[in-house]
Amino acid sequence: MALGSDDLWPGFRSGFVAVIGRTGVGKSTLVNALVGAKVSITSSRPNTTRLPVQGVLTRRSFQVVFVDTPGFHKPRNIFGERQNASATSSLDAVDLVLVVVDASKVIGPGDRFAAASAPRSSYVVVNKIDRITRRQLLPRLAAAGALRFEGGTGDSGSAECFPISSITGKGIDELVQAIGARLPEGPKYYPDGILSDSSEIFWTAELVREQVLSHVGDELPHSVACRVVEWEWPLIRCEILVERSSQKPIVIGAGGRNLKAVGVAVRKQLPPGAYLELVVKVEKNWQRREDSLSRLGY
Ligand SMILES: Nc1nc2c(ncn2[C@@H]2O[C@H](COP(=O)(O)OP(=O)(O)OP(=O)(O)O)[C@@H](O)[C@H]2O)c(=O)[nH]1
Ligand SMILES: [Mg+2]
Repeated sequence: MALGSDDLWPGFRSGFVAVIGRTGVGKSTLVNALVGAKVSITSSRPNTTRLPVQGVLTRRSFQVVFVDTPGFHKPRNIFGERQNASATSSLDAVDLVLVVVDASKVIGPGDRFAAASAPRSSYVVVNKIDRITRRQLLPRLAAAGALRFEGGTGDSGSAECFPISSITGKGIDELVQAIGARLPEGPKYYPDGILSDSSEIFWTAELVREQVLSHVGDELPHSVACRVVEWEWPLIRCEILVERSSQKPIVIGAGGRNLKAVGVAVRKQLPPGAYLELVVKVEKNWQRREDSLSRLGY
């Protein structure tokens, strides 16, 4: 008997998998690699992911909903505290947790904090193995395997470790198989073809922020926020907020160079015909103001 598109494979498994870890270890790059599509923005700047984003991987016999989370870090203001809290609360009611660490860095307090927030049954994902030699990998795996989990003792073998590279794809298939095997029987949470829970409006603002982060250098990643204020297809107006007027020219660049490059790079990722208007505005100290954070959806 042929299965119709609405029929579930017998014994279909599904579940939610939280992806947590220190900022910059490559959680969002990993989720994109697992899903096989770009569902979360990435950058080399700290605290790129600010709100949990769901990325969906659907196979014939299972569906995984990955929950990409803001990276754990030492908070500098209420916004930082909110991001850490939202990562922690993403751990509620998930079926599995992936604790991601960076193979090219030594295990630090942020990694220990992430592991300590996660259940013992979590997987440890040692990412960025393309950055190290085979000889360096063994001690890194041992250090990752010794992380102490909630209620755990830190004995060796306390959590299963997966060495991977989210950039080259090495180890991703093995990780997907292992995740699939751990899921309980369950429904399809998202229909076929849906890859993420992001709205078009949120996603477009994220694409703009990603490009701003890549064009402004290290000066102000934390100070930038983006929001779409008008969506009258094909016109999309997106505001780029900074915290101080001195930051405006940095975003705009000499002769508008940065803003232009941001617009070109974002438009390439939008449906054809989009007319994207970018406006840089000052919203004083938005990271420290509850009203601004709420308006921005943070
Ligand atoms: N070489 C290498 N670089 C990687 C790999 N995975 C991620 N990166 C890079 O690491 C940087 C951070 O990646 P993200 O995916 O944004 O990291 P994140 O953990 O989501 O960061 P936050 O959202 O700030 O918590 C980016 O420059 C990525 O290109 C990898 O496997 N190998
Ligand atoms: Mg991220």
